[in-house]
Amino acid sequence: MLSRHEMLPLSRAGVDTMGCRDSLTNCPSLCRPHQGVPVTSRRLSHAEIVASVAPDTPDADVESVIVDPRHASDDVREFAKSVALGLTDTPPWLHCRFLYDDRGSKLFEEITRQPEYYLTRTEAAILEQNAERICRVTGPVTLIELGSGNSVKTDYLLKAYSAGGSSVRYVPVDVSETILHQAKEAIVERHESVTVTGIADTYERAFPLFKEFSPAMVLFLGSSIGNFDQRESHTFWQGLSDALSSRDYLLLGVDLVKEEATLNAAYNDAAGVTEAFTRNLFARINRELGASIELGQIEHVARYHAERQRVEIYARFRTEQEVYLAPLERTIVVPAGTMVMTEICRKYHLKKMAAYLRCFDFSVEHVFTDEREWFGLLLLQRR
Ligand code: AVJ
Repeated sequence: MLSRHEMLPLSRAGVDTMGCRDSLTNCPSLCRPHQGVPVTSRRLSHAEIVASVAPDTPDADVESVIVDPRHASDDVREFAKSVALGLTDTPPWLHCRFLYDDRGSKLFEEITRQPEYYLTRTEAAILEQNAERICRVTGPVTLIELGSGNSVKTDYLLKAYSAGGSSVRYVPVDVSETILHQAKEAIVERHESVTVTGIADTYERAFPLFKEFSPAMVLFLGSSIGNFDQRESHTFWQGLSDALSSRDYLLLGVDLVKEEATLNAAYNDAAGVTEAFTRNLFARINRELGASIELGQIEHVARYHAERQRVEIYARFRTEQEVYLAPLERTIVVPAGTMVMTEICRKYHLKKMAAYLRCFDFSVEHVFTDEREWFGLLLLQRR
């Protein structure tokens, strides 16, 4: 049987590449990645995932697991296709999701420690002060976190929800599997009664599982929502609204509109970590797609545009670069001076955001903020 600190690759419904069709509880040890099966080669059905996460599962040994439904080769092709599409588009862009490979996730963590990057520490302080109150409002819930990263801020919530030894299920969803494993290790060590079920995938692909976790509270922190443009945001909220059950909760962190100088500094730290973060996207294209972009020729450009209420981040090509994409056997020429958009980071007004979310059947239960009103934490309930 599976022990508490085990990691197990699961997957979405359908394809079964290993011919291992037994339910998780009957699954032989060949399914365990550390016993020789690569994490991405084993797919379990939806029912198996449910069996592993349902609170009343007969096998009480099945506890902390990492779910990875992806196929490594699909991922690389998907990445190459997205890069080709973005670089040939007018104006050119790259999808910000690809910023978060293992190295990118590490660099982002380093960004959060920079003095200019106030977002993470401001949000953490709000969470620290209000975690118990949030817990009293929602009562016991499964905590599902989108884009969990290293889950450090979540610690305040885990502490509040597991107070007095209450058992809590924590479901982090993140595209970086490495970071999920690290977070899981740290959490199971710190919190006896917390069970971790990590899902290494995109948010949308994890949505269909959420009904199984109800009553739940989805955590979407760090103003990650700011990365979506209007269309993506609309699709995301509709999808999440559909995925949740009535009376489930949502805890949303949003960065608020403020003085331009403060915003510009946050995305242009003096130590150059944000620049390294932007550059890593091109290093990743080199590493994974076989390109040889000269990284020294990539300049990080980030500025707040008040009229659009967002920081826009670009990679400016100082010289022309030929970008060879091995999976597609294709070369894309990027002229000198090209500005490739890599991220938008939208900033919000609390009242407008609350009104927007009401359109997706979320009601605002509480709004928490800091003294300077730099960051907002909204506690919402699915109606
Ligand atoms: C992780 C999306 C919230 O927008 O502030 C930080 C990403 N990019 N510095 C943000 C980021 C450059 C960050 N989010």
